[in-house]
Amino acid sequence: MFHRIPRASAICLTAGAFALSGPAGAAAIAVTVTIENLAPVNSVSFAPLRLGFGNGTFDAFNQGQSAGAAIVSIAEGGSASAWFPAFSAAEPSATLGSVGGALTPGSTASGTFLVDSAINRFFTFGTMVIPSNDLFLGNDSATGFQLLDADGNLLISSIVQRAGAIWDAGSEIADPANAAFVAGGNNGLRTPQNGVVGFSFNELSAFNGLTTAAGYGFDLSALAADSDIYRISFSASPVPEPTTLALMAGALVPVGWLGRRRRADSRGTPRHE
Ligand SMILES: [Ca+2]
Ligand SMILES: [Ca+2]
Repeated sequence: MFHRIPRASAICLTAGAFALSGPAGAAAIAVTVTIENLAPVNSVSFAPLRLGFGNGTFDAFNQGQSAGAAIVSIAEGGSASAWFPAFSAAEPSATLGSVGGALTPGSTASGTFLVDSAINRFFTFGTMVIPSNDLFLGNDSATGFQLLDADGNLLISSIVQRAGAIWDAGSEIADPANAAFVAGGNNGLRTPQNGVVGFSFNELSAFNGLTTAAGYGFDLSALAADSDIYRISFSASPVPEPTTLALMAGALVPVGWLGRRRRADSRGTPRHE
């Protein structure tokens, strides 16, 4: 289920550099995003990571305010069906995507995205915490994570989230019968909570001892507010200019070059929380 991009995708990625390169100053960067579920065994899992590389304009939610449709589509369903369109409307040039499927404790997944560091230096993310009705991880500040500088240098090597960083969207009352990732639950049903977005994972207690959709019994006993639960790691490689590509013999050469650069660039950068 979790895999690195297949070779065919890697070739398309390289070819995509032609589209991004062009205007003077544009810097196409291949950013690989790796997610890890660090939570205690049999505790929280996560829906796919929804992410965007943008200019720092799109702000999906605010602490203390009622959750809008964009963040609700992550918090209640994990799908981001309203989050992606809202992001695109605010920032038509942003690079948007997803990583992984249902990420159970100990699991990892990754994906690679082409980012123009001349305009899209900020990283925005959201993922539903499961099982739940409306819990999620995400950045409140649209400019909280500047990932790249104008030259495409990576400024953040990883983002680590603790259980205390789980948001309750305040939009749906906790009820296993209406929850995602609970065996027998119907996530399409909901009872409005009419609250506001705030840090809280208290609603997880409603699911303790229940069987999850992945088949494990949900166990909260080892999860504390200071437990690391999720890590997003980054590596970046500059994409060759079109003229450079034209001099290379065959599409597979730059793919291999990208792989080596990615490994080389992933060393020695500081941890960021
Ligand atoms: Ca905000
Ligand atoms: Ca809630």
